[in-house]
Amino acid sequence: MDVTDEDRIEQARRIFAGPIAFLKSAPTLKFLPDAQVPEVAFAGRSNVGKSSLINALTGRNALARISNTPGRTQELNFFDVGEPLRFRLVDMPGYGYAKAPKDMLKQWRFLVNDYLRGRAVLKRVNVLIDSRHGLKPVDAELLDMLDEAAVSYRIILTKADKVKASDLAAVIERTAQAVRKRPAAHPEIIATSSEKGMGLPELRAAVIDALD
Ligand SMILES: Nc1nc2c(ncn2[C@@H]2O[C@H](COP(=O)(O)OP(=O)(O)O)[C@@H](O)[C@H]2O)c(=O)[nH]1
Ligand SMILES: [Mg+2]
Repeated sequence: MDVTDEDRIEQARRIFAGPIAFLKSAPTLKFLPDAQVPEVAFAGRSNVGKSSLINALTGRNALARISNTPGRTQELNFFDVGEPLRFRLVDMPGYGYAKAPKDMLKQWRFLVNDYLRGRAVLKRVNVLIDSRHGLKPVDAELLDMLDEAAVSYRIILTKADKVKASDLAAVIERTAQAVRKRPAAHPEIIATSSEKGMGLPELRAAVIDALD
């Protein structure tokens, strides 16, 4: 039987409207939860809109903390989806915070690298990029780590409500071009706005598709 886009989107909507709960924060690998179910992670520089997007996808206001003091947390945050448990969402620590001490960058690098390399249940990383800025040199290190660890990833543009439609089309095109030769990158980019709800049904469906 054919599964239409509408069916996929409706099924995903239902899953994200169901039970979702914060499980734990892992500041180092020994605090990771057991690898019981597939994981889909969200990564990006500080302030790109990761927490807002996780909240918007799940329709919950305060699931992932929305912080106005970026660069403080160097933890992986795990959220359980479904009862019984179906999969986990993972909020990865941000990067690119100008005032961050050197130690923090080092810690970020170790934690992210270890997680990406050692996690067989990690199915997809959604790499968030601000629609106003597009890909920046600071994002390259993460993309390199993902390509080297052979972890499938997809670029998700955030804060699409902040740019004109013509500029959004241009940044989508530019970003797609920039990742075309990267081996682990998904070729299609999703533009989202947590504020206006744009792209959220498609991203929910993409998260569910990534599970199998
Ligand atoms: N206009 C607009 N602002 C957003 C959107 N998503 C996040 N923001 C704002 O961007 C800032 C950083 O968001 P946050 O989710 O904490 O980013 P994080 O550091 O990546 O988790 C906050 O002030 C949010 O209100 C969006 O879709 N549209
Ligand atoms: Mg956050």
